[in-house]
Amino acid sequence: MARQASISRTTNETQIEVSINLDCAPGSNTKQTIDVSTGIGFLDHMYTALAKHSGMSLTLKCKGDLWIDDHHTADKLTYSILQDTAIALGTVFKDALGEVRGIRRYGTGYAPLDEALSRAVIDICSRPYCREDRDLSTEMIPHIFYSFAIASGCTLHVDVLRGENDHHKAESAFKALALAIRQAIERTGGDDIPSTKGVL
Ligand SMILES: [Mn+2]
Repeated sequence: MARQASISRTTNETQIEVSINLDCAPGSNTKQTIDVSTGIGFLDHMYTALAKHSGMSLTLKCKGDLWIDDHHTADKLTYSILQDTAIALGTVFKDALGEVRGIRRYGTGYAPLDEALSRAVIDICSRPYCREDRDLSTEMIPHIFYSFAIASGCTLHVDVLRGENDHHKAESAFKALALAIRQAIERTGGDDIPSTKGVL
């Protein structure tokens, strides 16, 4: 059964539509399609990399309401888009997974990009927690990981192990997360709940 979900999320600041299908890795029956448009080019680039390397199809559309009031600056709008898209993505990811059963649960990813190297470790466990590296290019990026972790109910650790260029550091972190997710959501072929507690 396909693991897919959609969500529309409207706040006073953003209107977001997200659809994902977790089973679109190369070699699967479903062609992978990625269409991301948040209004922030760099963010589109990061989400596209995340989807591509985690093997999911992703459609993510976001419109921000800059007109909503005079005090709503471009900076605040950017922040809202970062946070709201990450929450929407985490929510739809959790919905698509459904009951945590028959998957690997834990995933680890290392991704280099030239001189930068990042590591991400994920535990799909319904215990939201995020420990992220403060050395990431801007404080915006850790906030995306945090929002995703809380909304998806995952424990997430993301560290940039080395790097100079901010773009490379951020992109390697997103790619590391993608590889971790891909491993963690992989089906085992069984129907087991991967927990000694018997529930996740
Ligand atoms: Mn790039």
